[in-house]
Amino acid sequence: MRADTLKPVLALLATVFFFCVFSINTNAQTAKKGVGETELRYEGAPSGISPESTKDMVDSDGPPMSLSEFSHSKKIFFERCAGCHGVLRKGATGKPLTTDITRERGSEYLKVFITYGSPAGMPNWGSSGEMTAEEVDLMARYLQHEPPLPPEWGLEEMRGTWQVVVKPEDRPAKKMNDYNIENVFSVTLRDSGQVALIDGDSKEIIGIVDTGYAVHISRLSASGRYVYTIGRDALINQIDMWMEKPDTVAKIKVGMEARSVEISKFKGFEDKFAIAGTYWPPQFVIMDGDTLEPLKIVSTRGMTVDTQEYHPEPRVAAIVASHEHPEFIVNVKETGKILLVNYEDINNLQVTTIGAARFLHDGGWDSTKRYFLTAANKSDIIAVVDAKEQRLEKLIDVDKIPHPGRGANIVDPEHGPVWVTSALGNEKITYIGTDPVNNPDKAWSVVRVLKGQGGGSLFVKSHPNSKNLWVDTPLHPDASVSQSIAVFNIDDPDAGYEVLPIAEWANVGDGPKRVVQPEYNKAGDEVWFSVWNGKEQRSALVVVDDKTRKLKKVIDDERLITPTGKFNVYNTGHDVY
Ligand code: DHE
Repeated sequence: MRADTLKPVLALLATVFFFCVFSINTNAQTAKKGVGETELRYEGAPSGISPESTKDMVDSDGPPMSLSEFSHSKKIFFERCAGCHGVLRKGATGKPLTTDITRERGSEYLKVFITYGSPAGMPNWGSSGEMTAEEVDLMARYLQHEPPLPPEWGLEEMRGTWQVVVKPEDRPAKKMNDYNIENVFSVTLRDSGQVALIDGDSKEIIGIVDTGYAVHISRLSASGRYVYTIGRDALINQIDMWMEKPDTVAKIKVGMEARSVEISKFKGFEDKFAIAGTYWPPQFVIMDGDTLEPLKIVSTRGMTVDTQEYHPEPRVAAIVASHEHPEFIVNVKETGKILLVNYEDINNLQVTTIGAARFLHDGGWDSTKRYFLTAANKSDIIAVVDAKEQRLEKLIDVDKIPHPGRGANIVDPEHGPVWVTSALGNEKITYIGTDPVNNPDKAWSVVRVLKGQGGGSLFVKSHPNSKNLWVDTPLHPDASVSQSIAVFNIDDPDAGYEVLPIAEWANVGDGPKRVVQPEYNKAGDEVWFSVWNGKEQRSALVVVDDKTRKLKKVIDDERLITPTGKFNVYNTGHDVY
């Protein structure tokens, strides 16, 4: 065979070889983690960063590409790939795609990979028809150029977006409405860029407030007066619940992509400061709690906890306000560090850095509110921080991608007080002992593991007045599981669980109807669930009587578009879960 005929054949063989090797590697990882598809469903959402804002990096070391080709690929990357591979392509859930790797692999290899995907969860973008052959070719070339850099977002940019809609002196001096504010729920309407404020007593919608894109969470001021929401696009809204019709009194965009906001709770500092963490740029900002004026921005770029190498994009995940010191506790995901940020004197800012484990995500307090338990999800670890002593208490091994939300605090009949998490990667519901005083041998150890309906779980919930532990499974591939909820009797955990067909009760017609995030009312005698459907489909909230486990009410209103998180004012402000 002539050399020029042999060349393409060899290239193809090399491609197939690389693909097989890579698949075997990732297969092994899938076998270890076993969650590729579920994770993709969870992390593969479009980035909040607008591709137009990024700086193009077409260079001579990558394959030829026009600027318009580059900009088209960039849009595809931010919409479909950044959530898993990271904005700078340093790798997160997905593999790193830095140019040292992609150039070595080359265009043919990358095209095969993008077309057919991998068993570890990389979608088959080409063969599924979601990308055309031209787009696959574009992406293969694009990945061999340096990643386009989104802009930084400093004080000037923040101040440029900061608006005090109603000045503190023009706000009501007392509550101007008859709502029982402590039992109001702030409900994320994910795809409409709004939250619904719902009266927990009457179940009526008080109002719909325009917010950032795909609000991620609502958090409450210590006084319970203000609701703070943060959009995926890093827009914060401060909503005054004392107004006749609660509405936004201040807003600010603190970056380009974000998930967390929190308000100071330590005695003497209630409502004084707000903090928000961003995915991009990797930083957090401390703001005035009354007006959202940005005061101090701190970068999270730095060294990883284990290999101690520089990470350029360590995203800020969960933030909680300490009850033990004037501090915010900040999870930095990719470096695996937990920062205790003291807000007493922000000019001489003191930050205690706790080395935990990589991929810190969400977490919550134990029932005494002294210990913060948080998932380093891709490390399969729960880290425990002693907020009083300001140090790491323990790293606890758990199984396959713990995902607690804020977790659930219950009293186990055999092991005493425990904090509970479920998991994305399997059906395990893990109890961790939290009482070092009366049960020291059980504290910070896994004391019980229950079997739930399956993996794809995101949130567990209970309440001090309840005997039930609720476990959702919205990302489970089987619709009968993702559309229902499992409930355990706390006093008899070995009896197994009852399944309630929440989506069926909602009666909203077709669609994925994922049942997500149980949330209690203030009294702890009702549990609310979101039936999260597609944007064009009907969604609903389902309220269940906690004692009888029977349907109490379906809140079905055309304004409830894609409800996900729900935050009861009292429970959220007081960390009751
Ligand atoms: Fe969340 C909490 C990040 C996908 C609903 N989510 C959090 C927190 C973080 C986070 C860091 C903790 C905030 C805190 O406590 O300060 N979530 C992310 C992601 O990075 C991820 C994986 C992908 C993404 O692109 O956003 C992601 N999250 C989702 C969803 O797909 C969910 C189910 C629907 C949605 O609205 O986007 C979702 N996340 C939630 C909810 C909470 C949350 C409801 C708060 C739970 C609570 O009870 O506190």
